[in-house]
Amino acid sequence: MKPRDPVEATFLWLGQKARFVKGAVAPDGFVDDALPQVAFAGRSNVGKSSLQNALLGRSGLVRTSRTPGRTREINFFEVPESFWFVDLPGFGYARGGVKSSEAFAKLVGDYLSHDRHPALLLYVLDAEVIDSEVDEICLGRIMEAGVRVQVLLNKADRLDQSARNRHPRLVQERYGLEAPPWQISARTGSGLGRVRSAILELLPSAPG
Ligand SMILES: Nc1nc2c(ncn2[C@@H]2O[C@H](COP(=O)(O)OP(=O)(O)O)[C@@H](O)[C@H]2O)c(=O)[nH]1
Ligand SMILES: [Mg+2]
Repeated sequence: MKPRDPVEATFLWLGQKARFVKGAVAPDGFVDDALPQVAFAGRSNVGKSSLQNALLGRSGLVRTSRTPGRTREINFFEVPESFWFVDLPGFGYARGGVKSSEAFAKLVGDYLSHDRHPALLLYVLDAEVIDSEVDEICLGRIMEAGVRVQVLLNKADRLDQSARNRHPRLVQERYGLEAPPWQISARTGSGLGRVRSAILELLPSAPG
């Protein structure tokens, strides 16, 4: 067996206990306990679900889909006694048209501003798409809500070395971020150690 670093080992161990708990369609369905919530946001198809599975080493925990706009609810996955993963619907591409998009945006807005707003929001971008008005609007709203955000450039495995060197800075400038985004690949696992460490730091009894 391949030797693993302690943070990865912790996540794979925690991941075995992870489970889907509920989907919320309105604020009264939001989870409201003491565990920190890590929310995943971004347009459909950027790899939010794949990332959650990869972090926890659970290929089928969060359903991935090739059809944009399938997720219609805010889905809560519990890692017992540790944290929640909160899978936000991708705003902008709702299948039900404009009305439905607005309903999603409102639901997400309600989630970001409610009492137990996420301890950390991971905003996932496709590393190949460095200029998106939808992302600009969504990131703007999230930052306005005062939530702690880390932007991730997923699918880095699709870039050549030159693009990998250039894109983080371009994305930082395009969306006015304080720091460059972290480049990752849910597919190969590259860059996930940093994301896992950031999540572990949210836990009251963080090891190390
Ligand atoms: N090449 C590559 N493809 C990925 C990566 N992460 C996700 N995908 C693919 O992107 C598609 C959408 O992934 P999904 O997790 O359902 O995206 P979501 O809609 O944001 O939850 C799927 O076909 C995934 O296999 C990655 O890091 N690299
Ligand atoms: Mg998804």
